[in-house]
Amino acid sequence: MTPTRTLTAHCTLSQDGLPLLTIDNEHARAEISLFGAHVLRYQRHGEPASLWLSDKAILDGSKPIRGGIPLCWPWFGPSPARVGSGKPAHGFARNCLWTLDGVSDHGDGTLVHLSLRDNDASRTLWPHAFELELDVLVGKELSLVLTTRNTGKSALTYNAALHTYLQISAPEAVTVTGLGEPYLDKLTGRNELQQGALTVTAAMDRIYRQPDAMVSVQDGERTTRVVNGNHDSVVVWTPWQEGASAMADMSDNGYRTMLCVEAAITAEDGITVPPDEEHSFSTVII
Ligand code: TA6
Repeated sequence: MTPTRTLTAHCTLSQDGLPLLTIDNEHARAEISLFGAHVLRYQRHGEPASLWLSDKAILDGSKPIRGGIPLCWPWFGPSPARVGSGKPAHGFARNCLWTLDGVSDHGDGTLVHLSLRDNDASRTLWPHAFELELDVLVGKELSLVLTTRNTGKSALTYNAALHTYLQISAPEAVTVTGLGEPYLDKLTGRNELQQGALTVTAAMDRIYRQPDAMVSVQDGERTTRVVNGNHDSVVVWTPWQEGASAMADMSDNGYRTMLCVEAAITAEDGITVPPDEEHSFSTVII
């Protein structure tokens, strides 16, 4: 028998494999893994799931989890020149066991506070002292705030993404607005301009440089709003069939029910945080 601890009236912590918080309050049900401070699931009562989680996701801590909201930090994509090549894609925060600092129930939902500090392993990848905090509010909206605090003596520079995998009914049912016009097409390396609403008909890996604060994903009758703050870009990604087939942790047809819409900090010079200062950015799924 695996022990499950009751933390609050609406939150339990189970230890069956990875430590997992299950939140079930008057608004919604959610699961958050302490591995990666990774929101795996979020579903308002009486509604379809908002987040997509791969049916082949690996949940033993041996690799990042496919689906939910991975935290990419302190870099996005391949490690940049300032960090040195060959380090884990999307940084190391999603590969670490985080500390649960607190959980509390409120009228507007259940608030979870998680943190990660530098340690010997992190300093071999990235030589900075830091405290990274994730605040998650599970209510009638799902809200995430990621705060980077510089606890060292020299400035640190970071990139990041709240790499949200949205659940969709089918790609052909989806249109996305609020992305702004200029984007980098990472598949071709070209800068392009978005014309009208985005439709999803092929593999896509784009960095939208001037997004609105709110991105709307229309999926048939359903609208999901992704409201971001203090980011510099929104990433839209789907691997499509070929990409899905190439991934061991995604079913071949998994691409048909997911679309990543990510609040991100992708500017090449990142965000520089001086000693004793902090920087936060956020996403809210409505
Ligand atoms: O956010 C899009 C992206 O950077 C893509 O380039 C794609 O590779 C994806 O993230 C997934 O990355 P992962 O390392 O989780 O397989």
